[in-house]
Amino acid sequence: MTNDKDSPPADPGNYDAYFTSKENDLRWYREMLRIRRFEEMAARSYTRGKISGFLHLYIGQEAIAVATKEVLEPQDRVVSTYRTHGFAIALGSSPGACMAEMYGKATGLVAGVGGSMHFFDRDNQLWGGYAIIGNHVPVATGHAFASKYLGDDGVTFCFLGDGALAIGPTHEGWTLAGLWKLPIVFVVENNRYSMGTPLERSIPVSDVTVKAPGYNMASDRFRVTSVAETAERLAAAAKLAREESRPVLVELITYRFRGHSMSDPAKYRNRDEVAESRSWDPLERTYNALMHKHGMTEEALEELDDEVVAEMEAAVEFAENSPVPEPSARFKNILVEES
Ligand SMILES: Cc1ncc(C[n+]2csc(CCOP(=O)(O)OP(=O)(O)O)c2C)c(N)n1
Ligand SMILES: [Mg+2]
Repeated sequence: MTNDKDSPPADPGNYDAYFTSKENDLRWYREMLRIRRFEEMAARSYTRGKISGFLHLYIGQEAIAVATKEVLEPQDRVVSTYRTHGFAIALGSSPGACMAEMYGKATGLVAGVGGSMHFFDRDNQLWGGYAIIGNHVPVATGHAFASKYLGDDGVTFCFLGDGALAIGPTHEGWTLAGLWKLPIVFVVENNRYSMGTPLERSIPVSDVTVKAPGYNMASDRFRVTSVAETAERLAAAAKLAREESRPVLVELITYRFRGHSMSDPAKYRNRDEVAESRSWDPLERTYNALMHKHGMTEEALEELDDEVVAEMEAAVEFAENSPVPEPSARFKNILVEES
């Protein structure tokens, strides 16, 4: 695999390399927009006091989830973190069920008992969002072991934040994946911060992929600026994992435009940094490519936006009108040993 850590990033205004067919660009734009509008509405509901607990938005990172959907085979599995709404929407979960989950309603993705940080939708290949940093890495490694053991030809995609890199279970999961040559792609979504702590204050290297050889993993590293490139390179990683049964580490350089959670005003970063990162926003770049490369009008794109907003408003309405779970629901899916 190539590892272009030394190559300079592309010009954000250059739409030639990764914006090619109008059909694809439009489809991906719509999918990224669905995630963004869904989350903006979730944020509004949160500030209105309709959603309790924590709410971590994926705004800025949507292209990663959309690209993942693009490369998944039906037997593949996705394991993710607490910043997981984008994956659910991209993989095919109903926005109504996702919103209802955040509202703690019985119609939610996991019947209202999980909330924002514990999405799960097996039918759509989402084997869980996990709230405890890094602790899902051995879980994902177990999924990859299951695929190898069963011979189902599946690849597990395990997403983790840069904050998980200094956590013990990440090392344990990576070690077993390397030792047992498991078909798994570990994708580090490096958005520069874990809460307010920048990467340079949490690990001693800035290039995460230098860790890969120590676990016998192949690696790749690039900045996320389009769905097309992200999908192409994730597909290459998955091919290696599937065909050679070996783990691959992919570091994605990305950015979250909102604070860590709804209660974080993100004062640890300055305007220039945010503006620079915004120039790489795959959603914004795809919007520009649709206009400047594919000749779409502002009105047509506004119409599409209105459709997406209507879909997400319906999701909010569904959540608001859904019943709360029966009190007995809190005992469902809990294992009680017979004495
Ligand atoms: C083991 C553990 N320690 C601390 C926390 C509190 N915590 C929640 S999110 C977070 C930061 C994680 O940052 P990162 O992995 O970079 O993911 P991002 O939020 O940037 O997506 C921390 C420390 C936790 N959930 N689990
Ligand atoms: Mg982070």
